[in-house]
Amino acid sequence: MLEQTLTIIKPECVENKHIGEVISRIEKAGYRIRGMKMLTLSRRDAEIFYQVHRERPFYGELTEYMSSGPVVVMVLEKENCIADFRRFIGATNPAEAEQGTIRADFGMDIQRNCVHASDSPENAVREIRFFFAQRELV
Ligand code: FUP
Repeated sequence: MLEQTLTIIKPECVENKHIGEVISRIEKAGYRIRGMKMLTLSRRDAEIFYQVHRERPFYGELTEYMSSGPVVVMVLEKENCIADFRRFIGATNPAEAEQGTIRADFGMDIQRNCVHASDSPENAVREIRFFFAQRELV
């Protein structure tokens, strides 16, 4: 099924000038970019975006980190996009991510793991709406 997912190139990845390489890998792997922009999340934005993790011990640090600098957000489209893209980027902890994945190659640690990816169709819809108006999607 043709699906869309939301991905975020996280602050450390932008800071380390890996935007181009990450996007290039994504495009070469067959994902079509349907929306893209660069922005800095406010702390409140990050708290709302990650509200599913609000009870987790790392919520404070995670939302502080995600609002610490610019990010690039994209809507990607492909058959089975949501599950495929999560496999493509690798495990949450870059140290455990399969060789050759984006997180293994560019992630620093479990928090600064280069990219976010939606984990379900419901969350993909919510996350895409969080960042993009209809007119910003092509
Ligand atoms: P993922 O879906 O792979 O991004 O991973 P999770 O939903 O488990 O975690 C969401 C985000 O929380 C991760 F991107 C990184 C962060 N996190 C931490 O900062 N510390 C942890 O111990 C686990 C996750």
